[in-house]
Amino acid sequence: MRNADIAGLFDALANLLEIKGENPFRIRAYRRAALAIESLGKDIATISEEDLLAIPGIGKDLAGKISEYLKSGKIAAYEHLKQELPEGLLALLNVPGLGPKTVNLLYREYHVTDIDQLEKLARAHKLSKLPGIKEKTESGILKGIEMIRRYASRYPLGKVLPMAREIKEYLQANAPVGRLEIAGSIRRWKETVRDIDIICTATDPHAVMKIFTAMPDIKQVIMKGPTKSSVLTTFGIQVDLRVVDRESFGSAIAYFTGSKEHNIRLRELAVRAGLKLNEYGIFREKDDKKLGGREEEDIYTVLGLQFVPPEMREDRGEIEAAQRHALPQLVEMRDIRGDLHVHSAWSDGTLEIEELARHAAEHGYDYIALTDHSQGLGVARGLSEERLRDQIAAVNALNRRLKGFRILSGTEVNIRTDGTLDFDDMLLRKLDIVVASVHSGFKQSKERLTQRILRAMEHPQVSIIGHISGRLIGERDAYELDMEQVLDTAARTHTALEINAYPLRLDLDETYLKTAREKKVPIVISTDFHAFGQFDNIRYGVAIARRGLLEKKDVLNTLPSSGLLKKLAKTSLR
Ligand code: DGT
Ligand code: CA
Ligand code: ZN
Repeated sequence: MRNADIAGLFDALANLLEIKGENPFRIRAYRRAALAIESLGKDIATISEEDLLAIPGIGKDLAGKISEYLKSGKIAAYEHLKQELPEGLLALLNVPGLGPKTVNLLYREYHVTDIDQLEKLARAHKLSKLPGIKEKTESGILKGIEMIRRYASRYPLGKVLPMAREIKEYLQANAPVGRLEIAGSIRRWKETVRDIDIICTATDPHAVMKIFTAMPDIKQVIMKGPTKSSVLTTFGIQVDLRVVDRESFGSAIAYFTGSKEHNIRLRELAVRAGLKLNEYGIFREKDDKKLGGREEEDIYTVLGLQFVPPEMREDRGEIEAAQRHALPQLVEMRDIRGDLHVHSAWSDGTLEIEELARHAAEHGYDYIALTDHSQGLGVARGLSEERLRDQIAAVNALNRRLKGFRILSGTEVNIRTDGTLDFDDMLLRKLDIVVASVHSGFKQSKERLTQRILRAMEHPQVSIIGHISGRLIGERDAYELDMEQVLDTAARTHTALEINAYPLRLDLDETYLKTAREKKVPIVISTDFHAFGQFDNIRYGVAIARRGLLEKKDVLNTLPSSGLLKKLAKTSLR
């Protein structure tokens, strides 16, 4: 689907217009259209011009731009705007905490066109001399620059995986490839990745490489050879394609999936057993006899190991466990029975409750918890207490009609800055599930934020803490928390912690899962669903759980709804 591309272009257009200081109405029109297109629910290329015009926020002009893009892959207005402004200006927008309005101001006042200039001015406290820029904004900008440098040349998995899949599908459809697999850190579901590694087999490698290096959206061909080619995409990420022999596909996939640390351990084991392991296969040292390599499993079998799933290959003890044939039975996609963090059009989601239920049932789920935002979150159209009461009634009525599927009533209630909740206790008691989350006041001290979350966990009605650290990978760092205390309190109060599977959150992050497991903290995996198709994001959360070695029994939404609700009923446990 090209929806995301078009929405992204409209947003970029709006940014450029805003940097130029153009008409706010036009800017807002582009942003509104971007949102509408993103949450359309069907492929925009399949929609007639007439139906396009029926979408709220899309008039003749924008519909024309959409057709233009679908036909030519470009929007001329955008290309023009880009040429009018210095190139570095756009990169400034990537600095967290720096919006187009401020970029415009800085350009006009100081002629800032790149990040180095920006940093110098911020360090010299020149930014906060300008009207509308506070000292806090200035220090925020410096932090943002620091984060950009830290992530330099690494990208969030959530951005890269869809691109990798698109390339995979493109090659499978257009190039004469045999087996083909994405390898590297993407296959291990690492939360950030440096490049895209793809391995394939082919009888005519030259033909494959010709098509690969001529794919759309490529900025530069870095190298082109019959066994390895590398390109740089317009997004800026490098893609390596390797063509390997059919008999070596398994060992090549194992080698290029890594991690490097895992590979080194495997090679050590091989050497000790009088074997040789490389990307071509596994061989007997004394006479070079090939013992395996066509399938990835061969490598592990010949070494006497249990097969290690890619997510575990980080040399964090998996080799030893595989030697004892005692790897954990990691939680799987099919174990997940329902989603416990779902927004409807009653707050900032795009689907009505009934559509949500149908969509979830088609996804194979037995239940969802409806968790729209609470009254204090105005930007996300949080529900008033009265609206929440109406929603509970609507859910009850709907449940009477639904067969084999259940909607749990719930809320994603704000944890206020003092740790109290944004809804009355009496009302919370009427709900099946209460997800409590921090949505503001990220700049509080570590102590205050920790106390705030501890207080929410002590609340008898709070079942789950949502996206606990508030991070957005590559955009916003986690706020500071005393996680030791948080995990202890979660275990003691039987409050579940969410692994938020929204690709840029992945929060609770994997580094805490080992301790969480040891302390027996209940865990749920949820998507934070807002728009059609997002139930599929659950795979990211499952991957994080698997990287944290969680098993089915460690994840509460692997239970049927009745068992789940029993586990989440804190009051009965105390
Ligand atoms: P990345 O790209 O930084 O996100 O992480 P990876 O793991 O994809 O790293 P990459 O792309 O440099 O290499 C892909 C895999 O190839 C890596 O996981 C293991 C293997 N590999 C690369 N270089 C070496 C090496 O020097 N020794 C060994 N044993 N394996 C290597
Ligand atoms: Ca890689
Ligand atoms: Zn939230």
